[in-house]
Amino acid sequence: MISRPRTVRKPALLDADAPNLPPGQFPAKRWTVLHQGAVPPFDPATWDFRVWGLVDRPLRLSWSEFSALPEVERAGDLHCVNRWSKPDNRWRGIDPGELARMAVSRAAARYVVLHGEGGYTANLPLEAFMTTGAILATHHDGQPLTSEHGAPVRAVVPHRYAWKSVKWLRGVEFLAEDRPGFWEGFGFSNSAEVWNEERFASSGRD
Ligand SMILES: Nc1nc2c(c(=O)[nH]1)N[C@H]1C(S)=C(S)[C@@H](COP(=O)(O)O)O[C@H]1N2
Ligand SMILES: [Mo]
Repeated sequence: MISRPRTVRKPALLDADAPNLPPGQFPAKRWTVLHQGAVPPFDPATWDFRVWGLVDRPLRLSWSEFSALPEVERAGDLHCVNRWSKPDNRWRGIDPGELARMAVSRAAARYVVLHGEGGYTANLPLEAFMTTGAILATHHDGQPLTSEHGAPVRAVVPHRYAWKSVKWLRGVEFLAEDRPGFWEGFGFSNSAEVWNEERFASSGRD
């Protein structure tokens, strides 16, 4: 069962006015940069964004097509499983539902895999991707994303540990069956619900 406690006991190292964070998390002083491998280059002339799998109309969008999609604004915290959090973010970008509508996702689709540049992946139930405030962000607090934070597009999936917030996002695959992504295949929780502290496979509903 998912519980979202309104008050969370804060670790002793937190100051009194620290924001109300999920269990075991503390606020990062500065927005940490964390990822596998090197920051990939971005060439708007060759970059594309693909939507494939259980969809009637697979998409391959150029950067100019992607950046012309209607935008939404959304708040969403990042909570790294290493225990730092970056709260109070204002994201601007594309609603995941927009992609599902454009690509016409099939009824049999129940899961998505988010594909980052160079093969980094993370999986999610389709329903979580569509209804829990996720966004494909191009802007943070009014500024374009910096390359180290995932420019030109990153996923932000609030309420799930931040390894699911795939940076340098290049595509979304719709699936009937769940398929573990990069960290989910290394013993981290498949569900990764932060308010339930599902950090590792043994702590989740996996
Ligand atoms: N493509 C890609 N996205 C990634 C990662 C990665 O290694 N590659 N690391 C994840 C992890 S573990 C975290 S905590 C967040 C960190 O995001 P930030 O560097 O913008 O703070 O990015 C996530 N997205
Ligand atoms: Mo992380």
